[in-house]
Amino acid sequence: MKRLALSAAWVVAFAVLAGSSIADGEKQHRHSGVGASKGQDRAFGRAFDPRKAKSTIRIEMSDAMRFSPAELEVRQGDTVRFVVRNAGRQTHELVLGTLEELKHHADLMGKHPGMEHDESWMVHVAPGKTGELGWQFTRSGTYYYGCLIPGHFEAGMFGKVVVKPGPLTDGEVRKVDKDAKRITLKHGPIENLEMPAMTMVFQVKDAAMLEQVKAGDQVKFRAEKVGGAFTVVRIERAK
Ligand SMILES: [Cu+2]
Repeated sequence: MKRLALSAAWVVAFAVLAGSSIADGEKQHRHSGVGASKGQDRAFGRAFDPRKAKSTIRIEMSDAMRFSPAELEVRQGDTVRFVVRNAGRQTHELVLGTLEELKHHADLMGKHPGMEHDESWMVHVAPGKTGELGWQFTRSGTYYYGCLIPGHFEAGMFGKVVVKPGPLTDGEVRKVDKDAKRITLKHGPIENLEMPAMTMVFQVKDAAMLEQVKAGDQVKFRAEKVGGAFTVVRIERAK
């Protein structure tokens, strides 16, 4: 139920973006590098400077309306430099997103064929050329990439990215606030949030999680950014 509400929110966000793009009548401002990514957290991650990414994934796009490979597996927190080659004779693009977002966006492209989006989570590549996109996958789950040139997505031009959960972080419980659904943790570095060791207050995904721990406990936990708030999505007492 919660997931559904979230996807609906993204669909609305996309509609707003599309609206402003049409109103401008020209290309949206270009996001480049990591500086532009601030405040650009998406359900599927955030923009990342491709020059600093830890791994490179090469993807080829063809006029057969296929991505190759069409299935990827990464780990939560991974930083990836996508090198996207267009082997075809028509323009193709790679747009990252949730399946709902991509479907919705593809519909919009069908209605407004001249529409040209330019966001940090997409790269358009002219025939014979190679484009680049830097991304950090901050949340586990299954996401997709698609070509949203009218007709291409519908013809099967999409692929799947499975983001496996990252390692748990060590911490010590300092305070539990059941009423506010908050927990204070002294923690080690949190890789997927690029956060050094410190003591901080987190929201918890589920109030029941606070029944399992008390101040002074050594714990292992996973934190993610949910709706802009640092949120503990899993916690267990360290053995
Ligand atoms: Cu295409």
